[in-house]
Amino acid sequence: MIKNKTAQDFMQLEDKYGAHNYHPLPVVLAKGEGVYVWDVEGKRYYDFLSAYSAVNQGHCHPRIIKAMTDQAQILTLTSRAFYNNMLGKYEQYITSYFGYDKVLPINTGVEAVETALKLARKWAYKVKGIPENRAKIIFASGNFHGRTLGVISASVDPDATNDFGPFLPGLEIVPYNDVEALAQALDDPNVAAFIVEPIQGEAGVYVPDEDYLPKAYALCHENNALFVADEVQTGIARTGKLLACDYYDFKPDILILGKALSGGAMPVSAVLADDEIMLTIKPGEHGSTFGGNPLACAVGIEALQVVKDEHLAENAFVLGNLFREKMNEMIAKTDLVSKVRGKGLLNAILINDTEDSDTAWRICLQLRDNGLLAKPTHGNIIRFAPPLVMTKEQILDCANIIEKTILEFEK
Ligand code: IF1
Repeated sequence: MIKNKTAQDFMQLEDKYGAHNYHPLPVVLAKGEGVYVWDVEGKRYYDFLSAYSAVNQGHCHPRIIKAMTDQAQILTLTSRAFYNNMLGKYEQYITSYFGYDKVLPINTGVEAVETALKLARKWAYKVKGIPENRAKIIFASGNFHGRTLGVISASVDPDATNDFGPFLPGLEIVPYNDVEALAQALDDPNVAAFIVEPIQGEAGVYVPDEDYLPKAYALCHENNALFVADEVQTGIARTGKLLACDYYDFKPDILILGKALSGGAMPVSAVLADDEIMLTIKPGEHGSTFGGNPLACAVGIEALQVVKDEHLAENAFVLGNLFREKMNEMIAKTDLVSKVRGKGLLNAILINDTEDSDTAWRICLQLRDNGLLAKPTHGNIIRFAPPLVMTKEQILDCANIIEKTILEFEK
């Protein structure tokens, strides 16, 4: 008889045959539905990571999976060497959804970031008139934009950069949430763009001051530089609005989306901009084999339509306020947690311990045992980002699990 594999077996397989570029929480998942995932032994958990906000619409959303499987049986990939009957439809849909003239469809988040950076440089030379090879792009310290050589060149995280040099020139890093520093950096005619996450995810769900983003946008425009928003993680209803930038009354010059653009079904990302910017890239100057494939287009339309039909932004807004209220009630009862911060359903709690401690990790192990999966970002911060299809009853249940775990936790 062939013995069924255990969780231990699956973890050993990954360890033996996979590169060691991750350190997962020890739980082996085999199934997902809505706000829940199940491990190989059939134990059910609330998913409080949502694949880093890719499954905002919930695991295996039936409408998204249907759109995907329907399209998969007809046409999946043509490359961009030919037209296809899904791409234009998707492009029309997503541009009117977000209010831009054009979209450039691509696959992963980091590819969309790279696309945006190339686009900003192209615009800088073609429209702004910066001398050849002199364009500068400003980044914020603490950023996370992905893993390519280009974007890690702007990282200040040694894990992301150590032994991966040499790095891309033409980048400048300013402190996040510092308008003055940005103003100084922008005081240079060769700046093409400022790229920023409206809330820094990897930095620990770091929410900037209320006036930071609108002032940064205004400064960019005073200096004829583009404001580029990386909403790969914050976008698509996560923070309680369709975009995190929708909390303010400006529209980014370039908008970068990924993750939940497919509801987690496949990698789908996008760069949106108006004609003056987007049309600076000409045929043959950028692209990707899979970008804009018919399968992604079918999935993307349905994933975005679900966000609207199920009022996920509104739900994230309301449940996020409730969740932070519950977390604050918990914080009043313990010294272990010092703070909760976030917007909508992108939140984090700060643990009273040092950044290099393993306290957050050990709390996450306890949360797992109590039926809730979350991941530390740094040794003393735990991110809470459940699917947005939560109900009020479920989020209260989750807040109880977190409170019980924290109050019972022995350092
Ligand atoms: C991993 C973090 C989240 C992103 C923003 C671009 C990308 C990401 C704002 C690139 C990706 C992920 C990737 C994931 C860990 C993760 C993450 F903890 F590192 F910061 F979500 F919070 N811009 N974020 O957050 O998108 O190319 O990965 O599709 O395992 O590296 P991608």
